[in-house]
Amino acid sequence: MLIHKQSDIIPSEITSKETFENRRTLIKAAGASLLTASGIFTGFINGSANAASGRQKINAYAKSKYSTDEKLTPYEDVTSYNNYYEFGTSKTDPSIESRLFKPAPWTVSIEGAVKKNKQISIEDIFKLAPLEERIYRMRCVEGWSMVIPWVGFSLAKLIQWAEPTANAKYVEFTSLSDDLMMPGQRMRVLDWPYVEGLRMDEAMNPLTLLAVGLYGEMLPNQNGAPMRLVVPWKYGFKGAKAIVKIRFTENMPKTAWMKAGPNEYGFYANVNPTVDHPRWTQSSERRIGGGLFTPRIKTQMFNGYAEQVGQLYSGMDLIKNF
Ligand SMILES: Nc1nc2c(c(=O)[nH]1)N[C@H]1C(S)=C(S)[C@@H](COP(=O)(O)O)O[C@H]1N2
Ligand SMILES: [Mo]
Repeated sequence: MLIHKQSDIIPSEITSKETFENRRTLIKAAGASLLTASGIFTGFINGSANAASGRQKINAYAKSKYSTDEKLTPYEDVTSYNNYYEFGTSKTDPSIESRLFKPAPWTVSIEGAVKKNKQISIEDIFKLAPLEERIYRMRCVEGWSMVIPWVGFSLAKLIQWAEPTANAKYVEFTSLSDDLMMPGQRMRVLDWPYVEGLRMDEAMNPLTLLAVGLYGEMLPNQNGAPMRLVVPWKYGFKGAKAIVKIRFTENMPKTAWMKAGPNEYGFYANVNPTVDHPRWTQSSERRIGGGLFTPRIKTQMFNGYAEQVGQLYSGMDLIKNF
């Protein structure tokens, strides 16, 4: 998603499948000696840690009615083919460079037009609502997609707890700023910290998820530990990772990607096969994990979630509001 010249290729295509598989073997080999901080969650999650892998199960969560029954993207792909520029711009950077990242202790600052204008610890966030597994189709603006079994709860639950005032028209999400733990921030590929935003009604839609896990385990660092946003009808970049601040605003937030490329990455970023990115088509996508010769599939309006969210945009010009 870097700002490319006309001649450039889509970043997801830069790493050939072969190089990707080779690197992945290396990552796997390194995996056994990983140091992670996820063990610290043992105290407040009904889960069990695996010291060798650093992976930690979440035991208690319900299945959600909002899940798709499509074939899941393999865990290996979900956790080693990532976009997370704080840890580098190649797909394999985040899983390698985030190994020493510590997602605890963690507090989230609630700010702006809201009654509970205060800090909340990640432990207290876990107490706001029961966890659910939501299997969502995910579509990156670069043209690839995955099906990911997230664990989390509707952002609406946190918003209800926070009690926004009548002035709150938008919600702004800010990711962690820490160039010691996030080596990619030493490069000015984006105006750090990473900022994203939603309109209030989008944020309140039950599909909008605060994710704390995937595949029944605590969120791996490269996927946005300890807490990230997941908005399945929008392009992946709306899903800010490692959130430290949630601010309720009267005006539309200035997102990191809008600052970087205003003609390419809009505020709405709704998945829309009829509105192409200036430099490539959005009409089809490559499902990750299906193997080398998997044919591209058609991208669906609102990523297939039109029934649930289409009415949020009735009367809006979706070419202007891309
Ligand atoms: N803080 C932060 N959040 C981010 C990004 C990022 O670079 N930094 N990349 C976004 C993009 S472009 C995508 S496609 C998704 C990828 O999420 P995943 O790696 O868990 O699949 O994260 C989004 N959230
Ligand atoms: Mo993306």
